[in-house]
Parts: sequence; C-alpha cells; structure tokens
Amino acid sequence: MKQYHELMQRVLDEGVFKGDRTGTGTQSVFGHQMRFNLQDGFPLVTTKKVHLKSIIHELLWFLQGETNILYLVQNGVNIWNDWPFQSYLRQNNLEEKYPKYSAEWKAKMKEFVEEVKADDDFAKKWGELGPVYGSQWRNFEGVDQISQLIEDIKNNPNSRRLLVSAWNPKDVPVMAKSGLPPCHTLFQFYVAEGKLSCQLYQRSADIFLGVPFNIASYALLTMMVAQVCDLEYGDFVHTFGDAHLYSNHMEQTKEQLSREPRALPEMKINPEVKSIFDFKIEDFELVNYDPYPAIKAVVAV
Ligand code: THF
Repeated sequence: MKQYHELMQRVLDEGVFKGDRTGTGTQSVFGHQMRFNLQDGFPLVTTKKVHLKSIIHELLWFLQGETNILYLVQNGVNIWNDWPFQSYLRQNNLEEKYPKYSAEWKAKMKEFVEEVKADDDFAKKWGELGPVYGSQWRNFEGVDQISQLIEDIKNNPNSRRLLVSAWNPKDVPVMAKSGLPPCHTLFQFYVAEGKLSCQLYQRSADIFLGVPFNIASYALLTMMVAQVCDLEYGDFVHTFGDAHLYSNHMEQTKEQLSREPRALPEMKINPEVKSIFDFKIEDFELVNYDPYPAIKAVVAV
C-alpha cells in the first residue's frame, strides 16, 4: 500500500492548512488519484490494524438499502454512531452537559447505543441517518441504481454509463441535518478484456480514519460485482477532491509513516453467491493479513 503512504506524505509535504465544518482544522490537498490492481492482493492497509468486519457489515448495510444504525450496532459496528448521537444531544439540549469527546460524553454514548439496541421505537426515532448511501444506492427518487447497474454490466459491458450517484442535490440539505451529505459522491464501472474496474470520486476524505475503510470497501464492492457478473478483477481507481488530515491525527499519521508496508492479504469470497444482494458476512475470508498494531484516533463530527 505504498499508494496510501504516498498520499499521507504528500499532504504533510504540500497540504495547506484549512478550517473545516467540524472546527477541528485540517491540512489538505485538492485532487489526488490512487490505483490498485485487484489481482495484486486485497488493498487493506497493513501499517495499522484495520477492522475489516466493520467495513464488510457497512457495505452489506448499504447494499440492503438501510439507513438506520440499528443493524450496525447489533453487529458490533460503531463507526456511524457519532452523528445520530450528536443530533440526539442537540435536539434534547444536552450538548453543553456532554461536551464532545469528554468522559461523560463517551459514557452517554454507550447508554445511547444500548438504548438503540434495546428499544425499537428509540432506534426508529434516533438511529436514523436520513437518506444516506443505502437509500441513494437502492432508491434514488425511486431508482434502484444497484440492480440497474448489475443488469447494465451484464447486458451492455461496453457501456460508458455504468454509474451510481449518491449525490442527490434535493436531499443534501436534509442529509446535512441528520448525518452527512455523501463523501463518496459517485462511482463508475468499466469492463475491458473480461476485467471489471471501478473508479470512485470522493469529494471529501478523512485520510487517517476514513480512507483505509473507503479503499477496502470499494475494492470489495468491485470484487463482489465482478463475481456476480462473471468478470475477472481489474483496477480500483480512487479519485479525491479535498483530501485532508485532521489536525488531531498528525501524530498518528507520522507514527504510521514510520512503519514499512507489508505484503497485501488475500480476500476469498464464497463463489456460490450469484446475486449482489445475497452476500453474508460468512461469505468473506481474509487470509495472510499481518498488520502492525492499531493506532487510535477520534473521528471529527
Ligand atoms: N466523517 C469523518 N470525519 N471521517 C470519516 O472517515 C467519515 N466516514 C464515514 C462518514 N463520515 C466521516 C464514517 N466512517 C471510523 C471509520 C470510518 C468511519 C467513521 C469512523 C473509525 O472511527 N475507525 C476507527 C475505529 C474502527 C472500529 O471501530 O471498527 C479506526 O481506528 O479505524 C468515511 O467514510
């Protein structure tokens, strides 16, 4: 994964300091591209341990068209909790009582997650992220973009219109309230010489926390689509708009850059699965993953 290290290094060397919505501050570049040949191994970052199970569950959750954190927390995935929790605090005038990232905040967050798991009505009311990825992928103004995409790849592989858009301008103001307008704005597939490639345009990228997840997630999606369309693996191309390191991730980034990348692991997918909507967590097996220890960092909300 020298591509990922090159991105981190480039932002440290050339990135400009820039304020942001979350008030954290970032160092950022505008415009960058990485390419991963999916036949060279599964592009999971090796210089820190990345929790692949969260990534797979999140992807299955998108593909089911779901937008409530309930499925995620039931499966021990906590990466989307901060946004609904913060809006719960805001709407109940509790933001001052629970300052972001304080010990009380963390304890209250645990309580919140337990309540989502225990109480369906509470989950419906407070666990909903609004029209985020799952909703746009499967029901963009009534269009199931994923079903359409699979049909189009199978029937017209030369097409230059194999696109899925998560960016719905009408929903952006709604999404800004409950969760976030999509960072993974648009992706396109490409079939040539029997191989399937995918390019993602990511408008905004949290390089330290999000990007390792994003690479693995879209690489896996490309492999799953290739399998159900009977194609070989091509490239995953990752194109960025604003690629940034948060100011509270700098030490962690330098620590990670001091580590030498190791050989990539391999992803084995159950070959029996023939529909993109039928994959289960048990259908994925990662082998030969030998990462350095995890590096902790907080997510900017
Ligand atoms: N907002 C911000 N600021 N950064 C993001 O990466 C991000 N996402 C999604 C939506 N908004 C974002 C959410 N994805 C983690 C990883 C991915 C996330 C959110 C959080 C995270 O905290 N990872 C830790 C813990 C892993 C775990 O609990 O399993 C890590 O060490 O990797 C980008 O799409």
